[in-house]
Amino acid sequence: MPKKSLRRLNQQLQSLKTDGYCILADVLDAAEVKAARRALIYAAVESKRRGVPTYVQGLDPNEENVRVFNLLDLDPIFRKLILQPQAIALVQALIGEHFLISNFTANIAMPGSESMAIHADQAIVIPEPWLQPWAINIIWCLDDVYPDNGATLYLPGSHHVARISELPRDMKSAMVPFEASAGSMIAMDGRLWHTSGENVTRDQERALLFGYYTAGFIRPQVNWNASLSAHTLDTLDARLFDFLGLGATANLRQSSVILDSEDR
Ligand SMILES: O=C(O)CCC(=O)C(=O)O
Repeated sequence: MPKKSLRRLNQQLQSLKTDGYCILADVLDAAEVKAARRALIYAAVESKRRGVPTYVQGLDPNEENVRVFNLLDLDPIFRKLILQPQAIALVQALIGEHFLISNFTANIAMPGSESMAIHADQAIVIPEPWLQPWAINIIWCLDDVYPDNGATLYLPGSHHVARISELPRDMKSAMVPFEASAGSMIAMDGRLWHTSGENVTRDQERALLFGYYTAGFIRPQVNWNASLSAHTLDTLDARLFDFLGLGATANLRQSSVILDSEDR
């Protein structure tokens, strides 16, 4: 990696460690944002056609949050985005070289959408105590994101919370929004507690993609063998195949922790 990129990556990693997140502006140009957004709208329609609802009761308070699951199966643009080099560099820098792609979904907060339950993504896949970053979200902003259109709200410093009992009582009032322009990438430590904001605009949508990556020993949220179509599986890029844990030796890569008999 060129020195300049390495220096930048180290600064981003530092922010992730200190603040629990970092924001990279202009990672996607306007044409890329437009193409990804168009693909997302088609993906929502196709997902519904396949019988997967875009509203899940219990996940969001109302139907104005449009959820699109299984993005990797719905358009090649998402298979490219999940491998975006700056995203992968940050994932590996925070949670280690051997990670798995756990999920890739979208949440379009339409006008009138309300906040979902406050959560931390690492807490969903692994029990407490959460002592290390073993999960990271890469959030792709396909619209400008600001408080009124439902910017994601996060609880500052909560990536240092190791147990549920350490969480403050009234979390919502202490939460602050991520603000970012379309084309930005927000990297968020999986331990940071957050929720979707409320979209109180009359007509401004807020489309975000959530690429979720976890340490290689954590079972992915999605069973990719079951969720990807035969066509997608047959045509997967070799690296993506590996990062999805689809290889026969999916969980044998943590070799650094295997001791030689001489080490004992
Ligand atoms: O849409 C958002 O702002 C947050 C979504 C989220 O945290 C989730 O889907 O787990």
